[in-house]
This record gives sequence, structure tokens and C-alpha cells, in this order.
Amino acid sequence: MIGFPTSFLWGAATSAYQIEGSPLADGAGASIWHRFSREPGRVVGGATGDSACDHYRRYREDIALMAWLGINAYRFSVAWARVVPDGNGTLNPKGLGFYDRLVDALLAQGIEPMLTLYHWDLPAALEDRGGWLNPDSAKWFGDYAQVLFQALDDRVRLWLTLNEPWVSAVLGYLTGTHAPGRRGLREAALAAHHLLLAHAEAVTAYRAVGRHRIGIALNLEPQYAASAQAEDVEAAARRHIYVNRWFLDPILLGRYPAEIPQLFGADWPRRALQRAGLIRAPIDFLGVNYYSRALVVDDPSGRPARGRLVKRRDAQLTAMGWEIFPQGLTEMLLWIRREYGELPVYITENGAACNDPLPERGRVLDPGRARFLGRHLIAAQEALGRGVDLRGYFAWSLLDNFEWAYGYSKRFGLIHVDFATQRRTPKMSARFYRNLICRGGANL
Ligand code: NCW
Repeated sequence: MIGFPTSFLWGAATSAYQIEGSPLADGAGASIWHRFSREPGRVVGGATGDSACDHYRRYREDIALMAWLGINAYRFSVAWARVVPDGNGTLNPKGLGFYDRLVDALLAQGIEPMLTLYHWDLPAALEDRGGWLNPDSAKWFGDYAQVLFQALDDRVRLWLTLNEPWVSAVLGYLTGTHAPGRRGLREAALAAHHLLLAHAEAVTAYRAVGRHRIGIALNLEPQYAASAQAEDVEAAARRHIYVNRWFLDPILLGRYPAEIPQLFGADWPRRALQRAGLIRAPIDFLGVNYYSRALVVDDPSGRPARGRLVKRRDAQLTAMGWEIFPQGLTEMLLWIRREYGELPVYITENGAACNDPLPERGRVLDPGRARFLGRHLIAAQEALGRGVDLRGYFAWSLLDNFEWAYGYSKRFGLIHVDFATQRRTPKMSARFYRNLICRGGANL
């Protein structure tokens, strides 16, 4: 098997609301997650991101841990409402100052920053104006993106517009399990469209002022039929359009899959979308967040793709209940190249939530997570060998953190966090990753 190129980025990823804490410090505005997590019943145990990993105050300690780990890249996100408290309008220099210092501290350790502009924490003031349902949202995002390009493009060379817009649209506007907690198919379609326009707005703005590269991180998940029956095969094909192509096609081809309006039926907001215009802004690279595959059976009541997910009895699952399926990563990367052509790709997230034991004498034994990383890196290497232009890998996540609606009940970190004391303990998987990076990925 061919090795990883010497230029390969070995990284770890996080997001602002999940790790920073101090959400209102230094003049920041509230975000939709600040609000949502305060609504009874939304988050397991009533948890919020008020403290999270206290990274806002401990980022230097966390960068020291990154240096120990040996990563040469770090993916983080900017909290929009720290930089522009009302979402659109006056800049908050103190909020921007945090990211300015963070970037400098990373570079001082030789760690390449990859900056995500939006990882689900919309300023609450913008939610009050309709959030992603407002056609102006694309413009708001473009303005905010400009501020960061101007402030940080001299040092940040890898930009991502949105993290998993499918999740923002579906969990935020259809199932209601994420902020802002709405439940409507039409709303989800509209929010998705505005997210795509926002992405395009930022990319277009970047072409005018940016000197480096910009992309987007999508949650991609291969869809397999649970049986050979034609109904299930067709359900998997529909769900593939819904989960993967709904966003990939507009971003890479400039149009929705022809089947999408049919899937949404009467809830497809045809007129509103015609008014909103087209999405067309070529990206420099694609970020792939890969966790699992889906097994699909036909189910006419499943909206909008008329499918339902099932598990194989013998499947190995992570603590999220997601099947461990490394070969799906190779297949997904090969499919992207076949379908959309040559394109630089980063695995912007991959990792596992596990029921880790508590730290004991400074150690956390999480062999399952180490195995998960190793098997997925082998799958990534396989794709490299078959010609995929894979440039880097970011483990999700650097630290145990606020896992959205699951609160602190799910741990994805390479580094254990005791949320009562904020003590960090690198897990066995962190040592495994560290050794692997040290060898440049050899002898996986
Ligand atoms: S929940 C989720 N995640 C985790 C989160 O911590 C991170 O911020 C995200 O980028 C780990 O990686 C992503 N993704 C949502 C997947 C939802 C799948 C459920 C679909 C049901 C319809």
C-alpha cells in the first residue's frame, strides 16, 4: 500500500460552542445553542455549553496538548456571536481578538489552522429575524465571513464555510432535535437552500479578498439497502440523494438532483427557491465528515426519503449507536471522485464516542477508539492508493466536549476532560495517534 504523503495534515477537530465555555464573555452575543440548551427537555441532563471545556480561557494549555500529540493541523470554529454579537452589524474587537491570539499561538507551535466559519451556533439576534429561514441570511453570513477573511487570511490558509449544513437543516428545522428546534419539512428545505446560498456568498467574497483555499465540510454517509428486495434498494437510492446529493450536487454541479423536489413533494418551496436564485461558487477542496454507513429499508411513512434505518444484529456500534464501518470511507471517497471528478479532499472529522472508563493513575484505556482510528486510517490510505487526492485527516475530537442534544453524556475526545475540575488526561487513543503521526502513518 502507498504511504501518506509527507505534506499530509494530521489533525484534530473541535467546534466553538462545544468546547469554549464563557459564551457571553467580553461582549459576545448569545447564540441559538445558548438559548436552546436552556429550554427544558432539549439537552440530556439540562446541560449547556456555559463551561464546556473552558477552552476560551485554557486555549494555551490545549495548544500545549496539541503540540504533545504531534498534530500539524487543528480544525476549530469561530463563534459568530463573539465576533458580531448581533450577527449583522457592529464588530466586537474583543471577540475577534480571541481567535487572533488562538491562530498566532497555533502557528507558533507549527500547527496549521483550519477555520470553520459556522458550526451551528447562529447568533440568537439573527434567529429573532427568522434565522436560516430569512432570505437575507446568506448576506448576513457573507458580511460576517468578510470580517474574518480580512482579519485572518494573512495567517489562515484553510477555510471552511459551513459544518454539515444538512444537519443544521434537518436536525434544526425538521426533527427539531437541534437548535432552533423547529419541525417542518418545508422549513428544512428552505433553511437548506439559504445555507447553500450563504456558503456561495462566502466563497464569492473569498475570491475577491482571500489568497488561500476555501471549502465546506459535509456529513457524508453511504446508504446501503438492508436487503436485495427492489423496494429496499430503491429506498437506499432515495436516501442517498437526500443525505449526500442534496448538498453535494448544488455545491459541485450548481444544481439540485432532479429527484429532490419529488422527495419533498408539496413541501418543496419551489417559488421561494426561484426567488432566492442559484448556487454556484466552485470550492478549492471538500471536507468529508465520515462516521458510519446507513442500512435502509423501504418505509412509506419516512419523510422525506420514504426510508427507515435498521441495524444488523451483528453490527459493532459506537456509543452513539452508529455502526463501525471503515470500508464505507474508502467507498465514499472513491464515489465522490467518480461522480464529481478530481478534487482535493480532507477528512475533516472522523472518530467515535465510546463508554470510556474513568482515568486511573493518569490513564484512560479506550482501545476501541484507537482501533476505530487505525481502521479508518487504513481505509483512507486505501483511497489514497486508488488515486483519491486526500490531503489530511482530522480526528473528532481533540477533547471530550458538549455533544449537542446529548450534553456531556457522549465522549468523542482523544483527551479525557473531567468537567468538574477541567483536568485533561490523554487517553490511550491519543498515545496511539501520537505514535502513528510520529511514524508519518507508516505500519498502520
Ligand atoms: S452529531 C454529529 N456530529 C458530532 C458533533 O460533535 C460534531 O459537531 C458534528 O460535526 C460528531 O460529528 C458531527 N453529527 C450529526 C449526525 C446526525 C445523524 C443523525 C441523522 C438522523 C436523521
